[in-house]
Amino acid sequence: MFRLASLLRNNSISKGQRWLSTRDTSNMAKFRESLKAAKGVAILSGAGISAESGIPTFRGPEGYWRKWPPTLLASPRAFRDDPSLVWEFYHYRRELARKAKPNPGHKAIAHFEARHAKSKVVTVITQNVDALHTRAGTKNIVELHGNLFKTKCTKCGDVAINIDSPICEALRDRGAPDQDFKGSDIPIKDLPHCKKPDCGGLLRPFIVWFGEMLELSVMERADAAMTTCDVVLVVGTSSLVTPASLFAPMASLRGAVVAEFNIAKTPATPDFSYYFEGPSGKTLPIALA
Ligand code: BJW
Ligand code: ZN
Repeated sequence: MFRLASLLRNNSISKGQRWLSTRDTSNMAKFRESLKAAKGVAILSGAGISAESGIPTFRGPEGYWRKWPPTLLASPRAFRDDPSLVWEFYHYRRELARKAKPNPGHKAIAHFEARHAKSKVVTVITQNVDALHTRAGTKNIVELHGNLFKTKCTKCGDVAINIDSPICEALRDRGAPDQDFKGSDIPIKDLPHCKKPDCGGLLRPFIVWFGEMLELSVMERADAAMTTCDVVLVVGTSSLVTPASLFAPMASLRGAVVAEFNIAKTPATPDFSYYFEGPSGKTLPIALA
């Protein structure tokens, strides 16, 4: 308890701002008791956890790329209509994620998993595609919506890791996010293509777009963690996109302790046991210390 008190003191007034109110402080102590007793811990993360690493979230004006909301470009239809534009968008996102660094929120989760490797099953279920949890050291991870550094062949279905920068010559120095920037109209033949012998199909980002099903094996792993854990942390997600938005409310219904970490309340907040307001890079290190 003394360690928590000192952590709270050090973190509650940082750069002149309080991260936890007095009520939050007492809730945090209770939440940490549940966490201590838990055998299974699931951590569901969304774009908000990477905001402090400089990666924009999806909803809201800062999420726009050129004149489009990212959710419009993240669709099979957009890729069919304009693969060059969609590849420019993902090239930009790959380069941004590559330069970004895991922040104290990602690191607190990775340290927690490592510290409790023998006593708890900790599963990180992320909607993010930026690979920052893995780069922070998280081992047991379920990537619900794919990964920016993987591609899928539209012809043979091959999924491959691809960390090339740029992913192809035609995308070098492309993808500028400025409003007034025109698309580069890169011919399809110059976009990334499959290197499998006898294939050569057009590659797409290995990302789950709107209207696409999540992979069955991924859903099974997420389901296993969510239905067996005692405690859930819901971090930096607007809880608007299904099926991920259903996981934590369902865990809460079966009796798991669920705590939300967000800078703003979400439609799911009333379903949960705790709400800790503030940037997750500040609140998670307190919760998981
Ligand atoms: C902080 C913070 C800080 C900020 N600290 N917090 C009608 C037509 C077609 C489909 C549907 C439809 N109606 C429903 C659907 C289903 C659809 C869906 O849910 N749509 C909703 C929008 C209504 N879902 C799907 O299509 C999924 N597939 C599916 O359900 O298959 C079956 C099916 C098929 C067809 C019809 C119906 C069912 C697939 C979903 C794939 C999601 N893909 C994306 C883009 C790809 C990734 C990419 O390119 O990067 O994934 S969308 C986008 O949203 C991205 C995210 O992973 C996902 C969730 O967003 P997230 O992470 O919550 O981010 P934000 O920006 O929304 O919120 C950030 C939060 O952080 C906020 O709360 C901030 O306050 C907070 N925050 N800074 C803590 N420092
Ligand atoms: Zn192929």
